Amino acid sequence: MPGTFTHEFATELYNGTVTVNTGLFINGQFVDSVDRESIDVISPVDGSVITKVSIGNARDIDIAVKAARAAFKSSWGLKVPGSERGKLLYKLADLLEKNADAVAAIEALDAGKPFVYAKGQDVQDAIDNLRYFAGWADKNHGQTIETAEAKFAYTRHEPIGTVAGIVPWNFPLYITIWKIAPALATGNTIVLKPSEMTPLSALKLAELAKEAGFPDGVLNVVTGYGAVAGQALTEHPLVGKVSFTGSTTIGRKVMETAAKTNLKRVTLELGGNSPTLIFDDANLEQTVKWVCWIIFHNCGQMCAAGARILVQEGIYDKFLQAFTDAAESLKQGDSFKATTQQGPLVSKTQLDRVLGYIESGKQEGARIVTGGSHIEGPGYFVKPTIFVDVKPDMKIVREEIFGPVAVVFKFKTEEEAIEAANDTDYGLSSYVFTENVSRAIRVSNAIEAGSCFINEAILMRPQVPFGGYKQSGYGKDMSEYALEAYTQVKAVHVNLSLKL
Ligand code: TXE
Repeated sequence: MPGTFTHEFATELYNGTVTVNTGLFINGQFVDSVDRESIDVISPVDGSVITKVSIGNARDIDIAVKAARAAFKSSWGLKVPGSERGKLLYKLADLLEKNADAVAAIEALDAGKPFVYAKGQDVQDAIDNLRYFAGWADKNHGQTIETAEAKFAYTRHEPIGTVAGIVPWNFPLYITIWKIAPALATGNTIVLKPSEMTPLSALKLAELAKEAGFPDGVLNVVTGYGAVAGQALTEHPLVGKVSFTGSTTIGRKVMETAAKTNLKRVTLELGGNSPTLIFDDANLEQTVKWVCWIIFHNCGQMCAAGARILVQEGIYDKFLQAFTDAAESLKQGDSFKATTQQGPLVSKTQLDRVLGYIESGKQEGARIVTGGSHIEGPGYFVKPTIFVDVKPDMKIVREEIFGPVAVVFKFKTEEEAIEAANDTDYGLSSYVFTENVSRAIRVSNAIEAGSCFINEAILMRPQVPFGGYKQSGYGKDMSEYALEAYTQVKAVHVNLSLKL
C-alpha cells in the first residue's frame, strides 16, 4: 500500500495538518511503483528528510500512459463536450482555492519558498491559470471555409491524445498547471512527471483532481528520476506530445528522443539569461524594487530572471548603491515568517552549482559588491550577490546561474545596450526601465526575446503567452497560443452536390 505523509504546522503564518499521498497516481488511484522503490524528499531549509515518495520506472510509465490513452478514448477527448471539461477545471480551481493554505504550506516545505509568496504567487497564479483555461474549454472552435459552389470545408481543433508534462523544481505547482490546464481543456489526457526534488504539490493536486471528479486516467502523476521516468515518457509511442520545462541540455535530449521515436510534438521552455536595461531617466526607487524581484525572487531560481543588468552611465552609481542596499536588506530564513523575503536554493546540487559560478566570477576577475557566499548552517542559503567589473565573455555572464546572483554592466548609448542585451544564446525574457515611452517600445522591439516587461518584473498573466526565442526553446505556455500546442487541426471537405 502506498504511504501517506502527514505534517503538522504550528507556525506564525500557518497552523494546520497537511496530508499527501506518496504513491504514484495512476488511473485515479494512488499505487505503489512496480519496484516499490522510493526517494527521499529533502528540505532545502535544513537538509533533513521530509518524507519519501514512490519513484516510477519505465514500467510504471507504461502503465500510466496506457491508462491515460484508455481514458482518452473512453471518457475524455472527443467523448466529453468542452463545457463539461471546463466545469471540472473550474471545480479543481475551487478546490485549490479552498486548500490554498495547505498547498502553499506543502510548496513552502518542499521547495523552501516563503509561504507568503507560495500562497500569493504560486498557488494564486495556478488557480488563475486553471480558471482561464476552463473558460477556453468550450471556445476552441475551428473555421468554416467556402471552397466552391455547393462545397465547403471546416476545421476541427482536435486533441492530440495523451500528452506528457515534464516539470522542474523552481515553481513545482505553477508550472504543473501550465501543462495540465491547456492539455485537459483541449481534451487531452496527461501523464505528469514532477521533478524528483519537489514532488509533493503535484501529488496533492492529483488528490484534488480526484475529488473534483475527473474520470480515472485523465490525469496521472508519476514521480521519479528524469533519466528514468522522464526519459521513458519521451520515448513512449503512445505519447503524442511532450511539454517540457527544464534545462537546455535536457530539452535538447527530449527533442532528440521525440525525433527518434514516434516524432511526438515537443514544446520546450528552457533556461534564460535575460537582460535588464536601466536608462538614465528610470524612476530609481521603483526600478530598484522591481530589479530585486527580477533577480532575487524565488532565490533567483527563475528561467526569466533578469540576471544581466545593464545600467546607463548617468544613473549607474546611484543605482548600484541603492541596489546593493536593497540586496543587503533582504530577509532570508524561515519560510513561515511574515518578514521572510528569500528562501534557500532548492538542493545541495543547486547550492554547489551557484557557488561554483560565484567562484568562477572571482577567478575571472569580476568584483563582488555584496554577498558571494553560502550562509553558514545546514540549509542551502546563499547571500544575494552582485558582481561588477564584468566582461562579456565571462562564464557568469554567458551562462544561466539560476541563483541570487546579478552581474552589472555600465553602458553609454541605447545601441550599445541593445547589442549587449542580445549577446546571448538565450532569449526568454527582458526588462526595460525608462520613462520615455518611445524608447521603451523601440528597445523592446529590438530585443531578441519572447517577453519584455517595461517598468515591471516578471508578473505573468494567464492571458499572455510565455516562451522563448533562440535556445530558450519554443512553443508558448499560457494564453490562447498554448491551445495550439495541445491541438491538431483537421480539415474536413464537404461536397453537397455529390457531383465530381
Ligand atoms: O534541470 P533538468 P536541473 C536550468 C537551470 C538549472 C539547470 C539544471 O539553469 O540550474 O537547468 O537544473 C527532468 N528526459 N533550469 O538539473 O535536469 C527532471 O527530472 C526527460 C531551468 O534540475 O532539466 C525534471 O523533472 N526528463 C528551468 C526536469 O526534467 C528529464 C527549470 C528538469 O530537470 C530527463 C529548471 C530526461 N533525460 C532548471 N532528465 C526553467 N526553464 O525554468 C531530467 N529530466
